[in-house]
Amino acid sequence: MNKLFTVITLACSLLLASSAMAQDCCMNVPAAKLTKEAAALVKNMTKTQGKGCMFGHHDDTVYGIGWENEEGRSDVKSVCGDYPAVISFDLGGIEQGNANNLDGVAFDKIRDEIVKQYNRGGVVSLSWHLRNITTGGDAWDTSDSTVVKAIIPGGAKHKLFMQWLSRVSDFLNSVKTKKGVKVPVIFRPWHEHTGSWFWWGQKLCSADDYKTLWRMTVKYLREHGGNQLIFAYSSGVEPQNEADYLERYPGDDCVDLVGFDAYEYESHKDFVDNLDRMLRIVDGVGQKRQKLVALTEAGYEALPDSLWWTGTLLPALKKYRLVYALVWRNAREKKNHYYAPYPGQKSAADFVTFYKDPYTLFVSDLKNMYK
Ligand code: BMA
Repeated sequence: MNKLFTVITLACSLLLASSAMAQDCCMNVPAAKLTKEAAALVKNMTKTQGKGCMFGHHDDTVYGIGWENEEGRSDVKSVCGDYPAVISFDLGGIEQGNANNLDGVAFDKIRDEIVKQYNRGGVVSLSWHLRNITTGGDAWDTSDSTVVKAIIPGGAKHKLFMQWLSRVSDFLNSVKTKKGVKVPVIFRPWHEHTGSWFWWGQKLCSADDYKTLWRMTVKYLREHGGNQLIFAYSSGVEPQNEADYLERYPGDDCVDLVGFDAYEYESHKDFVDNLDRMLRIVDGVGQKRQKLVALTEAGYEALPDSLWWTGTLLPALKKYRLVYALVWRNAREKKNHYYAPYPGQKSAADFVTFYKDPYTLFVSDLKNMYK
C-alpha cells in the first residue's frame, strides 16, 4: 500500500514537473511550429523588444496625401528618408472574393507590397475588417447580435463562414517571395473586441463564443498551411486591469503577441491615461505569458499637435517594453483622415526628431529579422 502510494506520488510529481517544463520550454517561443523565417522573426522581435520600438504605418506604401499607387512612395519616407519598420494592410473584402479591399486597395497590390516590405527587411501586420455575414452589412454593422454565434461550429452560417476564412487562408499562403518563401505576417483578427462597434465586439457576443471564434480561426489557418503566421490579440482601451484584458483571451497556444489600439481624440489627458494604463496592463501580461507586446494601432487624426511625436508618443513608448507602435492610414479619399505626417504637415519636423531618436526603429535599423 505504502509502496503503491510512493509510486503514485512519484508519478504525479514527474507529471507535474514535465508539464511545468512544457510550459517553461514554451517561454519566448511562438505558440506553434512556425516556418524558419517566422520563427526567426519572433526571436528577433523578442530580442528587440525593450531595446527599441519599431515604428509602423498602415497602408504606408499604397497611398498618402495627394498620391496613390506611386512606386516606392511613402509619406513617412518623404518626411524622414526611411520606410516604417512595420507596414500594415487590411484584408477586409477578401472573404467575399473581392479584387479590392474595403479601402479600395487591390489585393494583388497588397501582396506585392508585403513581399517588398519583407525584401527590404521590414515587418508586416494584417488586420481584417470583414463584412457581416448575416446582415450583408460591413464590419461596423452591429444591428444583429447573433453573428458570432452563427459562424462558430453549430451555427447556421458556419459553413459559409469557413469558405470566407478559406479565402483569407488562400491569400496569406499566396504571399511568397520569388524563391517561394511564404512571407511571415503578424495577423491580427477580431481586433478592438472590448468595444462594441464591430459585430464581434463585447456586447455582441459572449466571452466563450468570442474565444471559440478565435480558436477556430487559428486552428483553420494553421491546418491549412498558415505556419508563417504570428497571431496578435488586440483590444481597445476599455480594459481597466489584467482581468478585463484577459476576459476574452483565447489562450496562450493561439496568441504570440498581445497589444491594444488607442487613439487621441479631444482630451489629451484621456489619451495619455489610457496609454499608460493599457501599456502597464499589456506589458504585465506579456511578461507573465512570455508574449510580444505592441501598440497595434494608434494616432491622433490630422496631427494638430506639432510636438505629438516626441511630446506624447515617445515618452509613453520609452516607459514600457514594446516591439512596435503603429499609426493608422493617411487616407487619400477622406479629408483630414491621416495619422502620419507628410512633407509640410505641422508635425513633420517633430517626426524627424522622433525618427532620429535611437529608440525608434525604422526599416534601415533592422538587421536580419528573418535569420
Ligand atoms: C478606419 C478608417 C476607415 C477605414 C477602416 C479600415 O479606422 O480609416 O476609413 O475604412 O479603418 O481600414
